[in-house]
Amino acid sequence: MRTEREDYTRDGAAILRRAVPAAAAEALVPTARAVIVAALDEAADTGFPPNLKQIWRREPIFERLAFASGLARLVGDVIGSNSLTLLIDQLWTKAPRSRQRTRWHYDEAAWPVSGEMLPSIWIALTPIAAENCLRFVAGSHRAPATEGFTDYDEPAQAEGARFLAWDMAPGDAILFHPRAYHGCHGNSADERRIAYTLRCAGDDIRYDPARDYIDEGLSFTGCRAGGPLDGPAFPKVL
Ligand SMILES: O=C(O)CCC(=O)C(=O)O
Repeated sequence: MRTEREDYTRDGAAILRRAVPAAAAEALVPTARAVIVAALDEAADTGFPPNLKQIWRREPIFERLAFASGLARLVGDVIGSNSLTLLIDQLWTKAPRSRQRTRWHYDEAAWPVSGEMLPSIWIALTPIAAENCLRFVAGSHRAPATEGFTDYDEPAQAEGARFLAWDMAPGDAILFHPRAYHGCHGNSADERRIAYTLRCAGDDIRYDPARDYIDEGLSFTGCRAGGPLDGPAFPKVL
């Protein structure tokens, strides 16, 4: 635990081996696949990318992972928070041999909040080789927020950056800071890559409606400026 806490504090991202038992992670895959297939069908109809958020609200096996698996306690311990509120979850998938990259970004830009304790935990549901893993720029969480996102695939930006990525087994997870830059290549594997992210707000997070943010469809109705995220949209997981 001490190592994970040190890694998270220093680098803004830490690998948590077996955060979820492998069998429990693998048990999520059939439901994840069904959700993905349905979303891809729907996306083909509408012309929009698939919406793979708020899975826990419709799939009990994901709800149990968020609320009753010990994962929230683990996240709270690493970041040093006594409470955690679930902000949003998200399934991520890349088709076999996909060249679709995930552009470099950090997540805080999507939320009107202040505070540091809003980590995401990205959980491998399938085996993921380091070359297909979410990559991080070590220490980027300590840099001031930027206007627009830096593209670390540009050689000039990559110079001097230390990149982090890991070979992951199902159930391994990466815990990362809301300002940690992350991105991903495509998927060179012959199998579909599936990962699941939970994003949780800890003790120091406050609603800050004055902040500019990228709207990803979350409703902050009922939250009080300067107060914690609470209300039915934001259930407690710890
Ligand atoms: O899995 C991916 O490709 C992207 C994941 C991501 O950006 C996130 O969980 O914040």
